[in-house]
Amino acid sequence: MAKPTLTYFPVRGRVQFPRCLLEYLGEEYNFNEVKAITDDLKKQLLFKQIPLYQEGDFKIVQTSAIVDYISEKHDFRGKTKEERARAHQCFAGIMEVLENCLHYSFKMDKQQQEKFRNENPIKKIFDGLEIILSQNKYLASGEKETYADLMAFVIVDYVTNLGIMPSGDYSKLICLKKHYESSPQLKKYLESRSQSQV
Ligand SMILES: N[C@@H](CCC(=O)N[C@@H](CS)C(=O)NCC(=O)O)C(=O)O
Repeated sequence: MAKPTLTYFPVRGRVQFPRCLLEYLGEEYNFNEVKAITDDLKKQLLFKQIPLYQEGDFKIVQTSAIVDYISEKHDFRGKTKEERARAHQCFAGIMEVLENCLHYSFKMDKQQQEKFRNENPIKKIFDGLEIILSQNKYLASGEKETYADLMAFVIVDYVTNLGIMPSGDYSKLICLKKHYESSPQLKKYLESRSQSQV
């Protein structure tokens, strides 16, 4: 099977989700770092947007579809249809937080950022994730971890890095973050990844 290639800008942004997944699952891949979406690249993009995932002739865009595909390939989506639905529910919430983070970093001036930090729309999603983890070991509530747990790590790490962690008791989410950041599968990637805040 062809080694996959991920194409994205030299920042963490959206690509950190499929990248962490590939790293954690030990699947080798190429990272095609681009500075801009050129006309040539655009021709390969269904919605003219990156990240792009390629595996031979197979190409997909949309971060959530890429994460879904990689998780499916590695049987990391949950055992039952209920677990898969719960994992998807958490991941959809996590993607909402990602949109908040990107908006905060790229679209807001200082005043808007301050308002964002005060109102912190991330809180409602993190509160929900924390509640699940205080009642279950894993976010999909099954016996094994799924991509939802790993994706939760990525978003908690990102939010922390941006300095916009909401106030509250997130001891379970902090514990999950510590667990993944010390995992041998992610260690090399976390040390070598873009040091950019975004
Ligand atoms: N929902 C898409 C959004 C992708 C997206 O907006 N990508 C940005 C880079 S982070 C992009 O390609 N922007 C160029 C454009 O929209 O013209 C995803 O999650 O992959």
